[in-house]
Amino acid sequence: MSKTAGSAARVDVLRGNDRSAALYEATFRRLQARVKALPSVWLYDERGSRLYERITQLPEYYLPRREAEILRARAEAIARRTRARTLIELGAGSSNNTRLLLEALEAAGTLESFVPLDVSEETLRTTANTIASAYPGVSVEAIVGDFERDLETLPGRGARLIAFLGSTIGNLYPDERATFLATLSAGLAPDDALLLGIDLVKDVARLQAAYNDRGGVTERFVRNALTAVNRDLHATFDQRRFGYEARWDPDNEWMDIGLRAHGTHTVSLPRLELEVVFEDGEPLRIEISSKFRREQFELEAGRAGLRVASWWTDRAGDFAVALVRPSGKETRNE
Ligand code: AVJ
Repeated sequence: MSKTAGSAARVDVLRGNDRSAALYEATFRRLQARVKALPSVWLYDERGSRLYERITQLPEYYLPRREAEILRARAEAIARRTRARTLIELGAGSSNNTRLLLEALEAAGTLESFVPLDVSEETLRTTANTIASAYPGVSVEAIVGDFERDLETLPGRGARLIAFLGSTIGNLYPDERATFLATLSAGLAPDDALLLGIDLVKDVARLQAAYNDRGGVTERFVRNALTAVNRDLHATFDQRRFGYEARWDPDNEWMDIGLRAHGTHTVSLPRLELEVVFEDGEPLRIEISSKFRREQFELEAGRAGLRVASWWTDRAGDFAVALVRPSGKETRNE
């Protein structure tokens, strides 16, 4: 299905029904796992995407500013080295930091098209139209889709640069991350490249603060997943029976973000024909946010048939941007 928006941007909606069926099925499965969880996609409806934009402005939430610092310093080198004609962005959201790449690629004179992909259709339409009017020379072809399911069919003429910013890769579980990298890798031509934003392991107090802001914006963002499930699945999650909790898990090196039941109670999800019993104090995970170390990431990339061509950090060493290539295929001088 293809719809043309008012401006120059095109927006394609990929397999909308399949996507909700898969989400409902994953919801059904994860609510019955040993550690109960909801797929984090529930966070990114229209309201959730807006709340996430507010998170990116919080003083405690250092990630986007660190990433911007790196991109400002390196975007020109990235443009020179990739000579990308197509910039694809997975989980684009508002594409804020991506503008630094668009700027540099346009200045280098190679960029023809920008392909933002996101699950949130409204956010994506706004982003696509904003970018299309800011860069009249670039054709914007947005895709409403899921970055875990729609990787095989990524469009665009080479050389392509596929950006996955904001450390969104940290929301995937290790096995999902391995599949994600392998699937991307399999679809890359020798002159394509990936650009990944990667949050790094650091002082625990700063990590905890980033997900426990004083204004409670992150809590509202996380609770919105329950609101979304109640709306779409006619579920009976009661916000008052859950408390917000985001804590560092030192064994897995991820932030474990979610809710904890206050009092034993049952939640119904009639559309899934499911009743879920929560014990007092039982956690309901909404998302994980993994933090990385360079060596470990390079190892994982290697297993997926990728090599880290460059690894740049901000001055404080909080965050990294990695330029990643298909391995074993030599490219121009780097
Ligand atoms: C969108 C994945 C980058 O994990 O830091 C922010 C989501 N959750 N605050 C992250 C999020 C709570 C965010 N990413």
